[in-house]
Amino acid sequence: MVRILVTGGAGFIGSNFVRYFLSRHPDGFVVNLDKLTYAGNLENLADLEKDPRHEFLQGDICDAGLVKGLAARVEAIINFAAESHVDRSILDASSFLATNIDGTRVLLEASRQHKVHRFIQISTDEVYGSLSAGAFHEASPLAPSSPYAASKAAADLFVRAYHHTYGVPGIITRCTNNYGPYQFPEKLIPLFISNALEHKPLPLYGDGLQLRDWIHVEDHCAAIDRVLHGGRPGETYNVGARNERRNLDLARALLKILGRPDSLIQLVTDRPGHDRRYAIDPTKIERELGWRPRVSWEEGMHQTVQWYLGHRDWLDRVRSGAYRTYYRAMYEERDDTLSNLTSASSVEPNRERV
Ligand code: NAD
Ligand code: TDX
Repeated sequence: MVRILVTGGAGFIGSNFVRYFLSRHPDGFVVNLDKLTYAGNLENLADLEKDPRHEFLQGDICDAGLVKGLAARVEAIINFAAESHVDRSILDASSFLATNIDGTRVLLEASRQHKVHRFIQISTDEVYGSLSAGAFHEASPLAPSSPYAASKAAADLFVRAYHHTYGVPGIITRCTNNYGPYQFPEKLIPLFISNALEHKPLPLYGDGLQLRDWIHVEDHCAAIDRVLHGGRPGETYNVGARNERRNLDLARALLKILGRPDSLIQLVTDRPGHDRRYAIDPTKIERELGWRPRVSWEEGMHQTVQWYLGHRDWLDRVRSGAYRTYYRAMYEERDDTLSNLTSASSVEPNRERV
């Protein structure tokens, strides 16, 4: 599969994937369809601007006419396009329903009509919900908690239904939390790096003891490439690095790399409905497709911090305009600070109001 349509390829994972795919497949060709919402950024693709194997189009995956025309030109579609931030979905879920659910349906319909050879849906571990012990596998029931997760679960069900009903060769990948270059600074790691660089507080939700399984974006891209070339239609593949970290420990590790004090960590009111722990079992993709994560946590974190340090201009531009309004509403205008961690020796956060 060399001619592919990537949607959402100006976002964090999509732009990393386009770069990964073209570097691994010299005869590859990518049509990149992206609406350029607040999260889409052509700067993420600047190094590919002159590559004749990459064609960028600004447009909406909900635009059926546009999508049908593009599907006719490719062998496979990989759908990264989404509203991807849980906190925004809690403020207003409408765009999540339009893009994540109906946009996926429009892409599936075009895949059906043009008999596209593969349709890869980039999904998330969040569709399974939270669990206190063990790990979810591909057959675990879907139990999404946030409006974002519910919209992604609905999209997964459409992929399943289009495979079952029309034989669309859909495959779902469900990945854990990604980190790495070009991530928009509304997500935990880039938000904390950019705040720490400016000596601003790091707003940690609740007690900060939630667990996430972190994977470097390049490992996720490698997994998607394996699935594109070797995955079985109708199947789902969990993608994770078995790398669980507590948010508090992650914040401390970042501050250590950046040489900033733990006192920058500030506990704030929890995210409503906050999932305590995500964990998935990636054995299936490891066994069937021989995929393994390659980037260690320590190396990945150092590389990522270095990338943000080397891209201060990118960060400044991304954080201007609408981002400032979002940040103010989300963090600065909330009178909910619980406490400050004063030293690295604090064992656990203290929840007394300051
Ligand atoms: P992102 O928010 O950085 O990028 C999303 C991209 O989609 C942006 O470029 C945006 O402009 C584009 N887009 C949004 N609505 C669109 C529309 N209607 N039509 C066309 N383009 C549109 O997101 P990300 O973190 O790169 O996530 C990519 C995908 O991976 C998403 O589907 C997300 O659910 C999934 N995922 C993300 C993570 C993670 O940790 N970030 C983990 C698992 C799965
Ligand atoms: O300011 C913050 N403070 C904080 O404590 C932010 C933004 C987050 N958090 C916590 C919430 C989570 O426990 O950090 C953890 C990670 O938060 P996010 O970066 O918002 O990611 P999460 O909600 O886990 O969802 C991510 O992983 C699954 C992606 O955003 C999703 O797109 C993906 O599907």
